[in-house]
Amino acid sequence: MKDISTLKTLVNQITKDEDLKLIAAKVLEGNRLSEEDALLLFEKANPSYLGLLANFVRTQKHGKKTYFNRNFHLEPTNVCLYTCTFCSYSRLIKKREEGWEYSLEEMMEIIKKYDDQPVTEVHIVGGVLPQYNLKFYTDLFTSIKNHRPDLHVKALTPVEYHYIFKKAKVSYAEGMAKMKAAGLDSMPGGGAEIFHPEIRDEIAGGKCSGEEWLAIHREWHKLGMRSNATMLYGHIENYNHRIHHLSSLRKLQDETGGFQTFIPLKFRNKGNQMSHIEESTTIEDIRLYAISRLFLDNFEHIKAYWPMIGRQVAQMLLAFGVDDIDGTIDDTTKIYTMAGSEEQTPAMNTYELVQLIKQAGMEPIERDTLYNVVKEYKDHVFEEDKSFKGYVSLPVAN
Ligand code: V47
Ligand code: SF4
Repeated sequence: MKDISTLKTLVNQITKDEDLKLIAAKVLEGNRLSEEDALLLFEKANPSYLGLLANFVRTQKHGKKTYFNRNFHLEPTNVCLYTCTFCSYSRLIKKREEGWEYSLEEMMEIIKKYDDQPVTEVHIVGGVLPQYNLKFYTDLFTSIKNHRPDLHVKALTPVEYHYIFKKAKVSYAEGMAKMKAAGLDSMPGGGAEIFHPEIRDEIAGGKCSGEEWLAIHREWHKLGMRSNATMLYGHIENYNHRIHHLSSLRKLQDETGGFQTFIPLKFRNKGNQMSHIEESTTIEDIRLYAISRLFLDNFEHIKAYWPMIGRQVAQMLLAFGVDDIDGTIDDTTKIYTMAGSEEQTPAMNTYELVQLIKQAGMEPIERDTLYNVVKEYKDHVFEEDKSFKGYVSLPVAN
């Protein structure tokens, strides 16, 4: 890595703006950025400036290490009683005939299909329905754990938890403790959308509020458990809404330290009630990822979820603060392109994923959910398992 005075010289060549020079000095000296700094970055910073700084932070934290995992997705239902305007997934109103609602037995059949595969995680995500109550989910988690104890259960979001705890009349603390006892290992980052009520009420009205989302993660972290966080950006929110969201996450992380990864999710406009809204440009995407890396100084990881952002943009983002690109994918049957993500075939086997990371000059590392190293691919030669396919699908619910 270049030394700090060299980087300061480079910054001075890239920008003549005094605000941006001061912000760069803060980053290079390891000082926290304020919300005002974040706004200036959103308003004024260009990608080369942001790339330089975000890559500095990324390199300090992880060097060239770039993580991925092998997981698969279990979707209990694609029907949902909520009607988020950005959702292309729920079959409540449109295409009801394409809806499915699996029983516990059917879900266990899906789990068993992966018995002989080297997956480390099942990511459970879907819609919200009354029959999927607290007992249903505790039974499901326990059944999975009884069947395959080493499979990490990363499941549901505060959207479901808020709904089922309210119906069962238990507090968030009690409810999350029950989930842990049943076998839940971690919580994915979904359902966050944009916390600010000005936007949330417009796009995700009816489901848990931003405060409630944060409160459920807080209780989960208090149990010593880990979770992820997301932000759905690029629709009707403005920079201040984004900063409010990022700042809320940073505050909770200061309090609990329980978040592992932040995953920006670019709004995709196909097949939903917000199709009239233009998608953000790649430049805006790059800027958002880099600013997230700079602002969220207490988050270890920034993930680009490649099935949504596209594999080429994901590859490029490795130079803009991203150190994780989620998983390998095999299950091509369902919902990947529903919201218009650019992947034609959203399958990338381990060989392709490793190549993608190496081509960006980075070092691929297969991890488990908690970022323990499963395998380093830096010097790995792919003779034996070139044809191996990994597993993931694209969860766009919650
Ligand atoms: O909460 C829904 C988003 C999220 C659209 O934690 C959309 O490891 C873009 O959270 N355009 C669910 N995004 C997915 C999610 C996730 C994915 C991968 C990994 C992890 C993790 C979490 O998908 C929803 C919502 O914000 N989403 N519709 C759309 N049209
Ligand atoms: Fe339901 Fe989630 Fe879709 Fe909203 S985003 S309608 S909560 S499945």
